[in-house]
Amino acid sequence: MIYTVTLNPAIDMTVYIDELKKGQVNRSNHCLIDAGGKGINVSKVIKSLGGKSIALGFLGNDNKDWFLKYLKNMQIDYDFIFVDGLTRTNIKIVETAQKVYTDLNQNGFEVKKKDINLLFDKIDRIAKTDDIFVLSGSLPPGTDEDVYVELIRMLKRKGAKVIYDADGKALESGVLEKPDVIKPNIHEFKCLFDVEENDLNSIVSSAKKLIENGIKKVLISMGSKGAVFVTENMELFAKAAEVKVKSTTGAGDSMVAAISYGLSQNMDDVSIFKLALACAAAKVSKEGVKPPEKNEIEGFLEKIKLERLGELKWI
Ligand code: TA6
Repeated sequence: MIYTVTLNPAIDMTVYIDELKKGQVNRSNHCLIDAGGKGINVSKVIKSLGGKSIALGFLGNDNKDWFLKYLKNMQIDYDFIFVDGLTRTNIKIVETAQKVYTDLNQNGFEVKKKDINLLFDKIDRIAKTDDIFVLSGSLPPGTDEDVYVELIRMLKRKGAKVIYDADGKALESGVLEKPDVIKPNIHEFKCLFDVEENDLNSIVSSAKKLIENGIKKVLISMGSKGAVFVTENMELFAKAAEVKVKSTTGAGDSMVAAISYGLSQNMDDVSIFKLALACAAAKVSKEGVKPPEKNEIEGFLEKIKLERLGELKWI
């Protein structure tokens, strides 16, 4: 089974406006509201791919009904720990004239020690060998990166596979616990290694150091510049697919969904990477944080061209 763990979900409000005029009253002509947060977005795209997952994590008690109704409508199973307070609302401002995407992410509800213990007990009870756990997103107040470190340790002890998508200190301390897969974007990767964005060789050689230290797959997303996938077996690069971007929010989560779904289907590295790029392209062609449909993903799949680095040939 695939489990997505979102410690800090969000209600994502995507506001479309021609141009944001600071310090003035702006009237948006279009707004979308979606249940979000990284793990939740992963579960949404796994559903689109025809897979199944269970969404775990914390959820604010005071506005849970709307959120749970949204997941029920999408037939996404969940098993949250409900905490005091509201689940945060994150604002995504899309300025259509200049194609500028601005995120305003809130901190989120305060999580108490008792809530963290409840979550650990639940995961300790359900996690089994070969389950796939996706740990992704920011940490709410009351938690620190040790929560992710402890979770990765517990899941590895139970023989589960861990896909880890975090940033900053949480990423730095989490990679030392050897999660099976990490999916940093290039900015997050640069917190780990001093690399230049256009220097593929240094990005690949740095990623290979993580592989030598026990991580099995490293996918580094670089937005419109494409992505790099380094595994125990190969190093791949791909340009991003040509796509009319409607919203970049959730593109990385879509790649994580492809990786977790691909692992659950025992897909090979080339197929997983192609699927990840197709999911990201299909996602950014959608408004708000809406997941792409399977046929939209398949539409991009045939357009994805990979290069096996060091062999200078497209596959
Ligand atoms: O990646 C998109 C997204 O998951 C949005 O749903 C938005 O809520 C945000 O990222 C949350 O990210 P954060 O790092 O704040 O947990």
